[in-house]
Amino acid sequence: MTTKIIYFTVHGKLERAEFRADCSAADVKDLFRAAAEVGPHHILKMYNPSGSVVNISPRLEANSTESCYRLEVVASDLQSVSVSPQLDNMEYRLHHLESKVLEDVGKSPDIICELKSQVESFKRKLESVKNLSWMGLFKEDGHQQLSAFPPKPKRPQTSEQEERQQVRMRFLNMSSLQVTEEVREHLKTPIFDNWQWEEAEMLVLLQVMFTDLDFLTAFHIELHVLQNFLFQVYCNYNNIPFHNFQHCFCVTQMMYGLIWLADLRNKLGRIDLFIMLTSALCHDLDHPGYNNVYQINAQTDLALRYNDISPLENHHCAVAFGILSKPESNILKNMTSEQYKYIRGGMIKCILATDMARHNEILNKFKMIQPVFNFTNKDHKEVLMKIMVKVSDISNEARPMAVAEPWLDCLLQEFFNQSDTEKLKGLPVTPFMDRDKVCRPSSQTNFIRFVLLPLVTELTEMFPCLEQHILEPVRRALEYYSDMERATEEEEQEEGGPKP
Ligand code: LUO
Ligand code: ZN
Repeated sequence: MTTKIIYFTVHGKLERAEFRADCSAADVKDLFRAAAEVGPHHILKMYNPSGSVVNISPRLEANSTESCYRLEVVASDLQSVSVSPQLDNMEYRLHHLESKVLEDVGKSPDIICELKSQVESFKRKLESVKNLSWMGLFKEDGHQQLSAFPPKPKRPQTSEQEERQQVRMRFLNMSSLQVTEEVREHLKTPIFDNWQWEEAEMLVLLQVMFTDLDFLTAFHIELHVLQNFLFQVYCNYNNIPFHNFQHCFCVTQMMYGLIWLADLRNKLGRIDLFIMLTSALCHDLDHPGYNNVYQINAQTDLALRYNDISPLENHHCAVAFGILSKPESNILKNMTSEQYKYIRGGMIKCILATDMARHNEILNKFKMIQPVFNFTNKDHKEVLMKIMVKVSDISNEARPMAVAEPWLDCLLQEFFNQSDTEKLKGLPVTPFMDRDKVCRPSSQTNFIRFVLLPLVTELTEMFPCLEQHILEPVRRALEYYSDMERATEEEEQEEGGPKP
C-alpha cells in the first residue's frame, strides 16, 4: 500500500507526516492534532504555500520541503456551545422533514442532502468566527457591553503565544546579523517577493528599512525600542487571508521602494518619510477581515465607537497609538513635542486616507495640485503623502505576476468569508465579494482599469521614473487579466453561456 509524505510547519517548526493512502479522514486529522500537540477539541487549519486553506484529509496533496504547508491551531472547539440556535433549529426541522419523506417515498431526495451539508458547512464557518463578537457576529441577547477596546478573540494562549515568542527570538537573533548588500538593494525594488520570507525575517527587513533611512539617528530611536515596536505591530495583525502581517510587510516594502525610486529623500523631509513608512506599517492593524460596509451594516462595536466614520481605519490608527503609548515600544519617546504632534497628525491623516470610500476624493485633489505641485506647500505635501500610502496599499499588481496572483486569491478568500457571513445574517452582500457572482478576471480588470491605473498614472506624471517600475507592470497586469477575461468569455460562448 502506497504511503503519502506531507511536509508542513507547525508552531514554526518543519515537520514530516506519513500516512497510508487508504487512511481514514479521522485518522489523518488525529495525526495532525498530535503534531500540533492539541486535543480533539481544537480546530486545525492547514494553509498551502499561497495562503489558501486546504482540507486536512487523505486527499491532501503530497508536497516537498520547498512547498510545505502551514498548520495552525485557530480556536478551541466550540461544539459544546451552540454557535447558533437558528441553525440548530434548521437542522432539527431538516431531520424531521427527511424522516417524513423517507416514510412516504422510501428514500431521501438530493435537495435534503444538499441542505443538510449546507447547514453543516455554515456551522463550521460560524464556529471559526465565534470569538470575533466585536464584529457584531454574535450579539449576546441584543445589547453589547461597549468595552474600552473590543475583546481580543479568545485564541488558545499556548500555541499562538509560543509561536509569537519563537518569532521574536528568531527576529532578535537574526537582527544582529548583517543583511547582505544584495538583499538591501533588492528591498528597494517593487519586484521583491514577500512569499519567500518568513515572519521573523520580515521583521529584520523592516528594521533594515528604518535604519537605512537613518530614522534611528535622526529621531534618537533606541534599537531595542524599535524592535519591540516592530514585534508589537506583528502581534497586532490578525491571522486572516489578506489583511495580515504579510500585507503589512508588502505595503511597507512598496513604500520603501517608492521612497528610493522617486528619490524622495531629497524632496521631502526625513520626518515626512518617517510618517509615510510608519503609516504603511500600521495602516491595517488588527483588521478583522470584514470591511467598513460590514461593520456599519452589522452595527459592530467599531461602527458604534466611530459613528460609522471609517471605523476600520480609525481603529487601525488607535491600535498604532496604543502600541506607541507603551514606553518599551514607543519609538517617538525621544522626539520633541512639536515632532510628536506633527508625526501623530500626519499618521492619522495617512492611515485614514486608506479608506477606499475616499479614493476619488483624494485622487481628484491630487490631480488638481499635481501640475503645480510645490514641495514647500504643506497642503500639497499632505496630499502626496496620502497618495503614496494609497499606492503602496493597493498596488500588488505592480509586482511580478507570480507575487501578485496569490494575493488576489487571498483577497477573494477574505471577501468570500465576509459575503458568506452577510448571507447567513441576512445583511446586504457586496456584488464583488459574492462567491456566486465574482468573475475573477473581470473583477480584476475593472479594478486595474478604473482604480489602480488612474492612481499610478497620476503619480507617474509627477515622478516619471516610476513609469518603468510601477506603471508598465500595472499595464501588463491589465493585459494579462483582459486576455484571461476574453478567454473566459470565448469559452462560455462555446459552451453556450456562463457555468451555473
Ligand atoms: C481596493 C481594495 C479595497 C479593500 C481591500 C483590498 C483592496 N485591493 C484590491 N481589490 N487591494 C488590492 C486589490 C486588487 O488587486 N484587486 C481588488 N479587486 C477588487 C475586489 C476590487 O475591485 N476592489 C475594490 C475596488 C474599489 C473599491 O473602492 C472604490 C474597493 C474595493
Ligand atoms: Zn491595506
